[in-house]
Amino acid sequence: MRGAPTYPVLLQRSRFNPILTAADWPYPVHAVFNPGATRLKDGSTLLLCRVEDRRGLSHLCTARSRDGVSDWIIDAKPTLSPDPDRYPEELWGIEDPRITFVEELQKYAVVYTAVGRGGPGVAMALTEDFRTFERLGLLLQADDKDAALLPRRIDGNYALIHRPTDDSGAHIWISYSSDLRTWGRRRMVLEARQGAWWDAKEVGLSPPLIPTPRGWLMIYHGVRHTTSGCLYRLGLALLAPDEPERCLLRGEPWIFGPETPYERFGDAGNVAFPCGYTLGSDGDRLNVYYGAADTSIAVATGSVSELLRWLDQNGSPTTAPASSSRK
Ligand code: BMA
Repeated sequence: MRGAPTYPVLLQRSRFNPILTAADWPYPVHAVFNPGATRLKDGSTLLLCRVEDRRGLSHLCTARSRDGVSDWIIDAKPTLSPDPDRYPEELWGIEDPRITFVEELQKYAVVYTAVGRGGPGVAMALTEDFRTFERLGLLLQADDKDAALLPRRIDGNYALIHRPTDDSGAHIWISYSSDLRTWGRRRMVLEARQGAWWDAKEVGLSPPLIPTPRGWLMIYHGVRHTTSGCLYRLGLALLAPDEPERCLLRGEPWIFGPETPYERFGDAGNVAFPCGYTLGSDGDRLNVYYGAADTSIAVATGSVSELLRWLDQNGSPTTAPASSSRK
């Protein structure tokens, strides 16, 4: 008997999922989710996890593993805690870190959401070892989040993908800076669709952009508001290599969404929310680390070249909306 045809599985869940939960933590925590990720020089994987305590506030904590799936060594105490005395924008916690290794600086840039009285804003800290951090403070005022730095300058400037929310909605933008501190020349990269689409109303960057020979591969999340809450799913787009505000292709169907019990149920059910990826030594194997239902951490694996092939078959060029730039 032949089964019904199904959509291709582009990101394969690990059979060990969820790979990290609050029960793995060496100190009392409520939930661990939405980790940034990077592959260290020795080939091991570092996750910078969002950890929520029983006040409801989040800090960041590293977990390291040789194979990126098991035997995690977790810092004995928070790695980066909110510092509201010096950074009032961190009053209610720091969340959802995205890690980029910046060749030019020989440092990792950790871009995270700082939650203060004004709402969520975008903040950055630089580090060489994930033990000491140099905070740069707030880069973009609230309401802004889902941000990551590109690993190289574009036309002489650093570039930051981010997701401001205002009267026009919640779309993905890019801003530029010569010094990492002052950001401007804002351009829209990807607009939320409308109506019944899976990515209507809100879109945001998920992990940092993935450099490929054809451009920047973007895994983004789309949020669909339903009568029983929000559904967070992932889609793909390809941005021009030297002009990342130009979207070359955008996929139509989503490629990954909450299906398993650990993604369906939790503090915020129906959420699959990646903030980090690592590449295998072949430069093609892609490990996407995601928060499941705002409760635990999971990983799914795919192939960059296969994702690009899928985009060729399932994507279409987009045209920039008329109101797509702002100083
Ligand atoms: C988003 C972010 C994420 C969270 C998700 C689902 O807006 O705040 O941190 O995982 O909502 O609750």
